[in-house]
Amino acid sequence: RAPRIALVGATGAVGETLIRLIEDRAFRYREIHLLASPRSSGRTLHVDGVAHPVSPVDTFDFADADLAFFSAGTDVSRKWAPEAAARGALVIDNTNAFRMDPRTPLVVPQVNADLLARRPASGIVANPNCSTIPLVRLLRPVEDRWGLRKVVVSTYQAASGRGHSGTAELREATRAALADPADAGPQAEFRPTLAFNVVPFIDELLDSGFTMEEQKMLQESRKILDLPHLDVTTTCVRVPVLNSHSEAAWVECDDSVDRAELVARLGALPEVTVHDREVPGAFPTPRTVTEADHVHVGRVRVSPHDPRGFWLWVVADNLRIGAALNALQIAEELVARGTL
Ligand code: 2RA
Repeated sequence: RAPRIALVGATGAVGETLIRLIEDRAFRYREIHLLASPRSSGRTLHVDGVAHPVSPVDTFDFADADLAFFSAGTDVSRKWAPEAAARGALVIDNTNAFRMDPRTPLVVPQVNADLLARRPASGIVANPNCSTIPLVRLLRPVEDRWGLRKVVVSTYQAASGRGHSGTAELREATRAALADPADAGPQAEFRPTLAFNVVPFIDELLDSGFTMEEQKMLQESRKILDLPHLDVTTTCVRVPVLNSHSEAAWVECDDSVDRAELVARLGALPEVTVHDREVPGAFPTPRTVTEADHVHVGRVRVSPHDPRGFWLWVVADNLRIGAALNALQIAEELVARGTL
């Protein structure tokens, strides 16, 4: 029987994207319950043409759901996801709350879907961070063929990583700066202002000097790829782009890499588009990619000095690939494997 779904965070950017994907991919459900924090509930949203009220999460009985998606922030997940799992729902959590919990699998279906063959001990499957997902999808075949030694990444992350309030603030700050270059505009989400700026700071600062976003990319890549000693080091940067994160990745391998083989292997991955098949040196950008459900790769450069190292330029829709689509593909796998 098709599952009964609870969707916590239905009014947020990821929640709304998930609703569109449920419709577009014809994900089957018996009931759908739209939930949000008390502050964001009270609205009505449509799913498959049917109007549903958005109810407060704290009044919902999760015994009425077989599958619960959470994307309402880490605090909401910490408070309600274990309760949902205890009441019998299988949780797919899009926050940082349980990603490193050993009882919780951290899943990118194109990489480690085998972990979905049974219900996890915690009752929760964690969805990785938006910058980690496209990266590990590309690193898996590289590890298998050439062996990974080290990965150095700079990210160029869009305002939508902070949800609707992030994109609204970028628009407003841009308008303010166009009217008066000295006006920084609102700075609730991004400080200093993101308008006509780049900001090398995402999430909180850790004692190590790295940010939490940078630490997530290291720890999550190790867990998903099952390479606990992999060296992944990152500088995460917010850029004035509305949607889609980009990454410049320098990858060092054990063995020499043949560029043509690398392009062929990456291009053969499911839902990956390599942009230099016809035009070597071609590149994707957040504004120009057309297939939102693909990871886009370009600027593939093997080092002429040491062919064990190469560069990739990567663009992926952070709300879809990096969040809602990955979560829904986890759900599709759980259904296909009979775990749900
Ligand atoms: C960001 N990584 O881009 C976050 C969203 N998960 O801010």
